[in-house]
Amino acid sequence: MTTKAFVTGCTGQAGSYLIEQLLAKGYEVHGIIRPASTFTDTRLKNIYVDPHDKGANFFTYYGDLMVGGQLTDLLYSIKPDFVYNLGAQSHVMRSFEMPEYTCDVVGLGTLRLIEAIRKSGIKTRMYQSSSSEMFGNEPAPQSEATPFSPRSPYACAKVFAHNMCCNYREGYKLHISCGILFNMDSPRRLPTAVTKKITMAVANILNNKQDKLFLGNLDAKRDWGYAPEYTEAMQLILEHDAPDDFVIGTGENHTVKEFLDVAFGYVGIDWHEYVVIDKQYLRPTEVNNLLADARKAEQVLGWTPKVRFKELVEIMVESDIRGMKCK
Ligand code: G4F
Repeated sequence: MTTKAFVTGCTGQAGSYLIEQLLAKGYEVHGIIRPASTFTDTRLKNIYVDPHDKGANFFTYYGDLMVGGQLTDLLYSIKPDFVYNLGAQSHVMRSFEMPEYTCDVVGLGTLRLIEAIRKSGIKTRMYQSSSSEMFGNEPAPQSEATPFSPRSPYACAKVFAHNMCCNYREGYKLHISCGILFNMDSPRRLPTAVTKKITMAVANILNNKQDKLFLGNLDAKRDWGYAPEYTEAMQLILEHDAPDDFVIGTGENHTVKEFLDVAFGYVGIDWHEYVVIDKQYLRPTEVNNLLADARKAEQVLGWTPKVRFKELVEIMVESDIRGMKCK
């Protein structure tokens, strides 16, 4: 019997890596894509298969976490062994601008999905993408035992979603596990994340296409890791027989300034000549210091990150420079 996975958020950075890895393992993968008037599936272009092809193993459907009934129908007809909930409005700053929408997709969207699992009566395991943002300014390092103290509408919605997952796990005995993921990055990162914004700027500056980089708070510390390793962790979390929660991160953190040092230093230029602080990127409430204590994931799942901070930054800068050369 073929193992089937159902993925929300399949057009995103994590979704695209996860689907590649699942297909490589011989899974049949089903994913929902939000309807839009422009194409949003560029990260999937390497794995797209025509559903008419013999042996097609990747199927997409227009769908949305805002529409519960359709989720129930899809899950009932597909009957996946594994459900990965990666769909979100995941931009923290944007969540201050669009709090209702963010809470609807991130918070209620997760509730719709777990209700769809419950109502459809299928036997499946679900992975929930929880976020280190849920810890807010709780002292570092943060582990599974750290209390949640959200400081953005996005983080509030993630806490709601996380708590609903725990409640359904306990109350309805659904097999739901949550990965509390710290920042994950790669060349496929959204250009609005500070990391990708910086590495793209380096490539643009080298090519005389940009002369200023407008940023907000440079002192915030984040635990940045390599996205394909985090999607592997997601699979280990779901393969673990007992549903549980796991912190996933590198255990090393750096400021945005240090990210600038490595990214600009890689090509021998000084970021101070280009970076301008723009108040529009300062958040009403900021999370200052995120650092993962991922010892449980190492001990229980055998997961450890291999790509460290400097290498990650260099992978991203190198990719953006190469991308510019292709244009
Ligand atoms: O790159 P960021 O926008 O990522 P943030 O807020 O840490 O959230 C990311 O990681 C979370 C996991 O911990 C995910 F749940 C979430 O979905 C997302 O993927 O900002 C990182 C830091 C912040 O402190 C921000 O204030 O960079 C600071 N920053 C400074 N200038 C900026 C900018 N962030 C952005 N996006 N753009 C700037 O110009």
